[in-house]
Amino acid sequence: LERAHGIVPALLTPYLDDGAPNLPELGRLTAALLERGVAGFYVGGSTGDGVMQTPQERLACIEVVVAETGGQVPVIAHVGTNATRLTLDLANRAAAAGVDAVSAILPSVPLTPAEQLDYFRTVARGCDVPFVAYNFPGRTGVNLSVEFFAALAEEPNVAGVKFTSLDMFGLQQLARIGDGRLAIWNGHDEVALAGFVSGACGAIGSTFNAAPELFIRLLEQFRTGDYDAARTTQVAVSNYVRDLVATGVLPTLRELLRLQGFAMGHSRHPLHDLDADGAARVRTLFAAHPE
Ligand code: NAY
Repeated sequence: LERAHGIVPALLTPYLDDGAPNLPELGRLTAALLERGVAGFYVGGSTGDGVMQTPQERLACIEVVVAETGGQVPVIAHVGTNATRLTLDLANRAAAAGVDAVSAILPSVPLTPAEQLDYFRTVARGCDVPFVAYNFPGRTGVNLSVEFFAALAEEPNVAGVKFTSLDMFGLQQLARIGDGRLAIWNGHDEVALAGFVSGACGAIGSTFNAAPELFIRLLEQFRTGDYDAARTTQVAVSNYVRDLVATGVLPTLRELLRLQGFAMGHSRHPLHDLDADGAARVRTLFAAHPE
């Protein structure tokens, strides 16, 4: 999984007119991003609509990405559901399909800290591939503590954390648990450089689907100690994410990928596409964009 220490797109899912995942197009998107130099793929996350898909659809998307990458870079499958048993079932199917790791967000039901820890532990113990815990307080409403992750790190099969939070102090502390025992992927793309400085091994994010080079360059500049250049690139990153957020990250990325030649289809309901004004605004805004 160390090969995934780098820039890892959380893939969007293209859809056909009838609403089913467009698997060949997902394969094309995967191949194109591979060509553009990404270090791995995160399939079925919030960005990929995982929790809005049936288990069969989720598995079909995972299989396509595994087949398309052919082992060139690791594939991490998000298999989180609202029930341990369902998550474990999907985790084991994903492992059988050849993923390098599985990942899960907390269930969207109120849980005590003991239940949260038990959930992650049970999933990690119950599957044969490494487990990456998905920490996304903005979505779950749960701020998992450093002590929580220190306890989770005692589980041998827990490889790391996808850290989707702006709390860089928290990221620093997680990265230092057990002398770097956990790999931490930064999850809010707008603070990528701060994440790297704080100890992240890379980043998993939605916005890399449309502009992977920008973030690959940023990480390279950070790794080689070219901090002035990295700061300049981070300004471009901030502006890019600001413009995506202005019209909504996911529908805007879908539109940008359309402009890059991918048949993205419509957003999966209840998500909406951009309206005509929004799409026109995206075309104008990003026409001038270097990426
Ligand atoms: C996933 O698909 O699970 C993710 O990687 C989510 C990461 C994204 N977070 C959200 C809230 O969508 O890429 C980020 C995010 O879109 C970006 O930082 C802009 O806020």
